Amino acid sequence: MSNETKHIGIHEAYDKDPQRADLELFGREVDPTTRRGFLKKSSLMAMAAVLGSNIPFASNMPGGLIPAALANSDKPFAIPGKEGLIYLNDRPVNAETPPHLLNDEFTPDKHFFIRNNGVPPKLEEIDLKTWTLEIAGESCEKPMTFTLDELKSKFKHHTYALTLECGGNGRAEFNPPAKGNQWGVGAIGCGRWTGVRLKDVLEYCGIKKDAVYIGYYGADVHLSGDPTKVVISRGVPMRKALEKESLIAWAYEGQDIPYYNGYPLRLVLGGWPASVSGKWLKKIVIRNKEHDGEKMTGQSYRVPCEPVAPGTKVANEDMCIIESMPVKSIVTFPKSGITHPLDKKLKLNGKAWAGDLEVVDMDVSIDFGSTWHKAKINKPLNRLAWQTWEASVKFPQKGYYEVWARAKDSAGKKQPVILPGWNPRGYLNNACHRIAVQVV
Ligand SMILES: Nc1nc2c(c(=O)[nH]1)N[C@H]1C(S)=C(S)[C@@H](COP(=O)(O)O)O[C@H]1N2
Ligand SMILES: [Mo]
Repeated sequence: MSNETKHIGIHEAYDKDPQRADLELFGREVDPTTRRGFLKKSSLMAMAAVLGSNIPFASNMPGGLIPAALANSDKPFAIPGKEGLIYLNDRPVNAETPPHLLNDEFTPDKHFFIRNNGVPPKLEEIDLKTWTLEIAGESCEKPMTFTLDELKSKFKHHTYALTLECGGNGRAEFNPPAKGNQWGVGAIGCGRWTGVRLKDVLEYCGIKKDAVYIGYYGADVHLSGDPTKVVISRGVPMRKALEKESLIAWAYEGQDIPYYNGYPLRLVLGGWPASVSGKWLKKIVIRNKEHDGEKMTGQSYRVPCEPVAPGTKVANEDMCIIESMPVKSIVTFPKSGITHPLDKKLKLNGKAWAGDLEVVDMDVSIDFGSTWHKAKINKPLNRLAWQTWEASVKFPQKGYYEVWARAKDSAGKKQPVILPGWNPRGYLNNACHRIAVQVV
C-alpha cells in the first residue's frame, strides 16, 4: 500500500451520493429511525425531503414532533444512507443487515450494521483539523497526542479486509431469552479498512515491559447525557493489539468511515467481538493489567468459563472474557423464502468466518442435516477477512426444503446445527444459518 492511500472524504461523498447527504442531516443529536424518535428542527429540511414537500409552518413545529405523515405511516423508518437495514432500536441506534444484503464480496458501507451503546458525537462538531488521538496509560513510556494529519504522515498506511461481528449476534434465539438487542444473524460485516497499524503507533510511544492490555475511549456520549459517564471502554491483550492486521482506521472501502460506524477514526480488530473495535476513537491506554473500563468487567462480553445449564445464574468471577469469535457462516443468496423450479439446480452463495482462524471446509444440507454436500470455500483476501463460498443443489421432488450451511475452522471445529451453549448475556450463537426454499 502506498503511503498516500486515496479515499473520498465524507463531504465529497455527499456531493456524489445524496443519500449520504441525508445521513449527515439525520445524524444529529437524535435519530429519527423509528416513529418514537425525536426530531430536531435542524432535521426538518431533511424530513421535508422525505415527505416530498416543503413544511410551510415548520418553524411552529415543536422540537420533538414527528410529522404525522411519517408517524402514521406503515413504512418502516430508516436512516437514509443505510438502506435495507433492520432497526432494533433508535436510542441508541442498533440496526442489522438482512443476510441477502451481505452477498457482496465486501459489505458496502450502506449495508454495514450499526451497534451503538451511546449517542455519537454530533457530525457538525467533528472537525478533521482538530480531532486528536491520545496515547497514554501507565504502561506507555512517552504519552503523546496525534492529529489525524500526524497519524497519516508519520506512519505507513495499510489496508486489510477485516470482519466485525457483534458478540451478541444471534442472541434472539437463546432460551431462556437473554436481555439486550435481539440480533438475528446480521450483526456482521466485512470490508477493506485503511489506516495505520496500532502496533506502529504504540511502539512509537513506547510500550513498557509490564504492558498487558490496551483500552480505548471514544467521543460518544452516555445515553443519560452525563459527560462523566463512559459509554464503553473495552480493549484487548497486547498480543492481539500488536498483530499486523490491528488497525487505527480512517477509511472503509475507499471512503471516510460512515458516520455511524465511527467517523473519523476507529479501531478495527478483526475476528474478535466487534465491541473491542472502538468507534469515534479519541484515546488509547496501554495498561499494566487487564483493562477495567466500562463493559470490560462484570458479565459484559463474557461467557461462563465452564458450560452451564440454560437459565443458570453465574457469578462474575466464573465469567471469562470473549476473545476470538467462533466459526460461523451465512447463506447470502438466495433470500430465504424463494420459490424454485424442480428441474433446475439452485445456486447458493454465502460467507464464512472463524475469528482468528480460517474456514477450511463448508457443507450444505437440504434434508435437515441428515446428509451434507461439500461447498466450495474460497481463500480470504487476508487473515481475519471473511471467506466467500458457493454450492449448487438439486432437489429430488417438489415441496418445502431448508438449506442449511455449516463451516469448519482450521482447528477442526464445526458450527453446531442447533444452539450452542446457553450463556446469561446471549453471546456467541454460531448455530447453522438456514433458509427456506419452496420447490415447485
Ligand atoms: N465508541 C464506541 N465504540 C464502539 C461501540 C460504541 O457504542 N461506542 N460499540 C461497540 C460494539 S458493541 C460493536 S458490535 C461495534 C459495532 O460497530 P459498527 O456499529 O460499526 O457495526 O462497535 C463497537 N465500538
Ligand atoms: Mo457488540
